Amino acid sequence: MNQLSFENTAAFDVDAQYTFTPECPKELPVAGGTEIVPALNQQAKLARLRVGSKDAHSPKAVWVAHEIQPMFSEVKGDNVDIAWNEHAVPGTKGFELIDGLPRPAEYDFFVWKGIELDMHPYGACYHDLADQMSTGVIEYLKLNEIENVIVGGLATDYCVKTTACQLRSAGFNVIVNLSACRGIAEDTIASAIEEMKQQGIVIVENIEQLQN
Ligand code: VGL
Repeated sequence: MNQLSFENTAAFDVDAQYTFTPECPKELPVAGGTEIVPALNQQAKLARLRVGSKDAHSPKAVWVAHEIQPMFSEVKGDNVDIAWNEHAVPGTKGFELIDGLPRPAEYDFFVWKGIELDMHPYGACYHDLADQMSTGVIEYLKLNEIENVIVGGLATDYCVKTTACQLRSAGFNVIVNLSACRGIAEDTIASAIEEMKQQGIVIVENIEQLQN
């Protein structure tokens, strides 16, 4: 990767929110979720632009798990697939970005996603599951002549993977920085890494690997 020129590089912080950390045990806790902050800040230092995303979900969304509709049950709808615990509700701790990150307004571009009651997107580039309703971030990066995007955040196996694949499909060189990510489960992390590699996404353990 030593041919990478960082000039046209953006850093992408995907859903680095407390909801995906052990601080919110009833939401979607990811082991080590709070530990990614230094690595996200480090990758941002290499980049000309820093963009980010946040889940912003209603407790009344159709995919919210409850007794009749438990977690991991299938949910029918064009833009929902499975039930998840209530998470990332504006006004709660889980909605907030992890301490040590910029506030949303301090990013060059910021996406709030999953606001609609009947949509639960994973990737930060589209509001729907069919990649039709752009959040604008791809257009923003292209307008700013970004060629490379270094991605980190939560969780590796869902929103990070989907965001990275969407960026790759849009034509960017995509690097996923594992030290800036944590994932939900070992098997889904391993298959996500495989899937990303097959798409031509570069996976690095840490940012030093890019600087050699
Ligand atoms: C996520 C599962 C459900 C994520 C969001 O941000 O990776 N995972 N909702």
